[in-house]
Amino acid sequence: MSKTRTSGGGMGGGDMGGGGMGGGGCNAGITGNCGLHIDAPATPNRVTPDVEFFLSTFMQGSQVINGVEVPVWGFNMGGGIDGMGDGGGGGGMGGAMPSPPMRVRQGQIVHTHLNAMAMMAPHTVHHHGIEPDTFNDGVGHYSFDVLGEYTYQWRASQAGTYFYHCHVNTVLHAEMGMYGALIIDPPEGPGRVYQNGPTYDVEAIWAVDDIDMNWHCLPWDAALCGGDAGLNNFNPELFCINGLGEDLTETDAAVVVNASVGQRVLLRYIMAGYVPQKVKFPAALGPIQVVAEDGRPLPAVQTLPAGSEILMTPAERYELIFEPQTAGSFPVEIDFFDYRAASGSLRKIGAIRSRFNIS
Ligand SMILES: [Cu+2]
Repeated sequence: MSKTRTSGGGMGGGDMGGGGMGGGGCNAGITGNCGLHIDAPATPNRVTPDVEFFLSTFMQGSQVINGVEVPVWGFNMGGGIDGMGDGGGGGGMGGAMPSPPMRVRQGQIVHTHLNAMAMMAPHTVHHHGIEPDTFNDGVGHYSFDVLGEYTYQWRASQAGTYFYHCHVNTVLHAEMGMYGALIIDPPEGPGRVYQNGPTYDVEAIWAVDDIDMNWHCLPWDAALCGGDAGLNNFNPELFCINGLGEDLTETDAAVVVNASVGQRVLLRYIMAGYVPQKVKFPAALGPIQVVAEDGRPLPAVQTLPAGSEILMTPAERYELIFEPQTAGSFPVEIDFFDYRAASGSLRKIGAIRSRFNIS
């Protein structure tokens, strides 16, 4: 594998920093790329894919979350057949977090085309929980960071709930919003969680995140060249589900679950935050069937009593099935805790709610 190690200005040479191009005046240009391996090679052993996604990076987005304007970065998803990925959202400028979902079917060969040109800052796409070869894993430490274009080739080998995210200065880029849901349906298609597995009638996908505004005006390479950018100090004051703040999560159809008595409801929960989350499900929803975790079926479905709480840690995914027998509007409360508290002494720092409306 050819690897190009650059330091200092790197490809694209020159200082694109300075901010001032919108997005809350945040500086997102190249100021250094210590330790990165910047490259944009051809995809080895490239074959014709079954499905393709065209992602382009943006670094000057802005999103109002619960009344607060938050600078965000992410991936826009576009069409296009030239591999450039039109961006769909204005190439490099605006966009929303989280990034658009990818959905494929087990057995498919997938091409994820990345166009990382915005602000001349390198990024990658890591399909978390997927196991491609090193070249296509999107982990720069083991392969390369993309400035330009690269096509990730991977196979969807196991149905389940995953997510994708950038793996450059990961803790910062993921915090900024460079992630999206990745769902692999079984060969039968949507309606089953995995091959020959449990069925569902209604599906909800929640990516639950926490935001520390102090991180959101950092440059893309904060602390990559050393120094202390405060990335060991995370104090979120905003919380969101699918990018929506608490002013919307109990009413917006992108989050609220609407189902009828007797239907089987699948909740795909993606823990997209950094501090522990405890999810409190109301007893009225009935027993909770845990059918899969982290993109893998459990050996046997585990049933938790009605009213159970589940403690989530970063990057976990849970597939939960409910069969509510009672009509009504039931709140689901997610509490957030300081990550520094000693085990067993969780200190609550915030909360967000959504609802299951059962008719
Ligand atoms: Cu990135």
